[in-house]
Amino acid sequence: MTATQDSTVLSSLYQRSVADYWNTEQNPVNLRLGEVDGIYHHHYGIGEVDWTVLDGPAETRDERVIKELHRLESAQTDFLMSRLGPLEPHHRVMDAGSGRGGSSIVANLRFGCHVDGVSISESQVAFANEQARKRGVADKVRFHFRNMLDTGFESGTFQAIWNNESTMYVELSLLFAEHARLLSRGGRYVCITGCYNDAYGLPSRAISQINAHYICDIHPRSTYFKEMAANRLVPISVVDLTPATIPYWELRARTALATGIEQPFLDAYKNGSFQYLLIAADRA
Ligand code: GPP
Ligand code: MG
Repeated sequence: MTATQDSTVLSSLYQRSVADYWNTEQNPVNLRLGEVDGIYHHHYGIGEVDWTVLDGPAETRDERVIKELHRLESAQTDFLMSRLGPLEPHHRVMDAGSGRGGSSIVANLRFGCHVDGVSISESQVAFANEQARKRGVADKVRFHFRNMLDTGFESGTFQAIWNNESTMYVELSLLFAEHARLLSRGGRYVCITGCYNDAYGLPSRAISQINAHYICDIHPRSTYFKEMAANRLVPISVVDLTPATIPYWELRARTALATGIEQPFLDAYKNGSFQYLLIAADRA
């Protein structure tokens, strides 16, 4: 059986394997954090850690750590949202690789805008739509089983688009061509991503381990700017969040929720081969 027989959304066997991963993913580090306030993230955290969460009664330690990791992940979402520009309730925005819907719901709560999230995981789409329904925002926040490289949405209809740690699953030339088509002129594109550092050289061992863990393909930093320039996306800010995300990984590595990928992240960030960046661009 080929991926194309399976569905028109998944256009390769690679995409099928990524969809399989997310259709069955049930990591407590994602689900238990989401249960804190019903906002389910699939990205990492930024900011200083309150290390006192490790002190105090052992029976409630997990609960304190979960809340703290969730606070740091929510801070990452807020930082991305703050770069989307002045959005109004009538605007329409797209979350490319929307996971269980966290960032999309935060965007609607913050701006009141219309949000379309797309994911190639049917389970994630169903989960995210259920979250929107539970919050009573399903009229404005909708999740779709669609491919971010070929969404089928009308050209020029989005005021902003973001990828929150989802660009490493796609070819950037194809992704940015689709984003440029969908954004209105003057619209804003923002991504937060882990990229490898061209100045270090080819991907380090730790980066190869991260790629194997998530079935992704981390791009070099240079490719982001090359493909933005080729697709009318003009960078307006680049923020190196590497120092801000290391504390999150230090805390996560010391908890029962650790998945085993913590040390490669810490190694890669600390040896300079890997960088956690926010890149914002305007559609010219
Ligand atoms: C985290 O999702 C993000 C990815 C899988 C993409 C890879 C990101 C890089 C910066 C390389 P998650 O929250 O589902 O991961 P985990 O289960 O490890 O918390
Ligand atoms: Mg996670």
